[in-house]
Amino acid sequence: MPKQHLQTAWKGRHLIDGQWLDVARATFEDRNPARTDNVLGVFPRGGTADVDAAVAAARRAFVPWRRTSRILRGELFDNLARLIQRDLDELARVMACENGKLIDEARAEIVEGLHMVQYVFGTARQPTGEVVASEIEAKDLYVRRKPRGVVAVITPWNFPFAVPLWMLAPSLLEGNTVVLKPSEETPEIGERLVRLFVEAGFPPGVINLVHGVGDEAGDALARHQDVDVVCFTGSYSVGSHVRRLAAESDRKTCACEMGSKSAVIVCQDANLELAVQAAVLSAFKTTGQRCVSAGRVLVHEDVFDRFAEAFVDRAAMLRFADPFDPSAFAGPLVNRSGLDKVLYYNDLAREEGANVLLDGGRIASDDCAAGYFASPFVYRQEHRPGVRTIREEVFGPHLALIPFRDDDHAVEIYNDTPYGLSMAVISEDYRRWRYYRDECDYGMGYVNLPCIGAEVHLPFGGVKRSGNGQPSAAALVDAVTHRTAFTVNHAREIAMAQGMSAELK
Ligand code: UN1
Repeated sequence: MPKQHLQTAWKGRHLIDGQWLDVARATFEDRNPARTDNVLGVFPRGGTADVDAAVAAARRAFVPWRRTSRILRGELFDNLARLIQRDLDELARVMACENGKLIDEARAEIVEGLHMVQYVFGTARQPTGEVVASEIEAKDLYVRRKPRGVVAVITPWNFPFAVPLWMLAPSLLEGNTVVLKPSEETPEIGERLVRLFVEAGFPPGVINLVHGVGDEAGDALARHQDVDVVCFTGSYSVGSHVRRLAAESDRKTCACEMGSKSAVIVCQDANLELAVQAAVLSAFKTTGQRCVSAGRVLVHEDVFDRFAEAFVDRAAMLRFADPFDPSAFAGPLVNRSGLDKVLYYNDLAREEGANVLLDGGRIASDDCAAGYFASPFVYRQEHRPGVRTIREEVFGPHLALIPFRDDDHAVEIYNDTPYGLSMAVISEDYRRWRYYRDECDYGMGYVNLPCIGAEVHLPFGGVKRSGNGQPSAAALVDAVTHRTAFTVNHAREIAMAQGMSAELK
């Protein structure tokens, strides 16, 4: 085992009202997906009582936090940014061990989280509302954002540092208080992040942490009657369950990022070298475990054979290996069920008549046998009704190449999934990519790039089953605040808008 792997015995704790709590009635194990016999730590399995205590602490902390100057709230994020920079290497190492992400990608993710913190610090002194004119000269109209209250943040294992920060940072800057439940696959990096918030000076109760599994701590948070907003990122099936639980209370809003079947579209005028690189990165970077990873590459029939040959040659050379191996392109899948899902869809593709161009599957070589490693599975499949493998999310190195006749046909294929998250078009023709920009269903669109790699100052979210129209990262402000209208009369008498009489008669 490469020496950079941590031999550790983490003992996780909840953070409630500024107290680190050891009171675990039940626990779960945190394992290294590259070395499944390596138990990294043991974490408390939070339940309703822990969630109740955390939400109550967040509620008590809300009013004092909301009343704290926005600028002072922002300055705590400056402290946090410096702490993240101080610990960058260690945080990346924890993430690589826990999640299986390559060490350089883990670093990039910590940097992405850092960018969110820096962004929030930078916006603290920006205007937060509008002053607009009234029909009545003596009236001033203000549009002001107010925090919603207690925000529940339920986050995934695939981006266990950046995604929590996409939600925590805007929520807290706006004056909300939060309860975080990190994924049970990556609890340590979640806890490290919360420790840095405490060290940065965020007051007790403003940020709370409850470890646990989805259908216990996660459900309890999503249905809690005193939570005002639920922010969730994960699969569609869990996300739609979370939305139903949240809907049991009248006051709760929900910001959900869910699955995808994102795609790269290679047009007949594409630069094929660029197309191959963009498609490989989209499909296999992070072992296909980004929510924006491409499960499909749509290729114009005139260039299909040339593209497919170059793509398969390149994909066959990729090394899926230990996260600390400098020659690795990507690491293992996160857990046994992630691996089983990929193998299931590889078999299903065959049953559905796929023409297999690169036969991938579990990697059983010495170094990889101890982890959940799989190599790319690439096939040609025609767009036909009822083919599940070209419509369902796999979340691993499993890719369909789908031929198309013309731009209308490509748009039809692209939109024929229940999802709409990310889309990249590879074309040298500005008229053509504009058509895709306008006709495809997505939240993030790219031209001559992979369909991965969004930056934090953009909205991040999708349509259809990919999201409920409340994007996160910079745009989360819309989900965690409400816009209020506030009108002040500077005259000594009352005059009404729309010409309505104010006379009492
Ligand atoms: C995710 O796919 O789960 O756009 C998050 C990207 C990254 C974040 C991805 N900035 O690829």
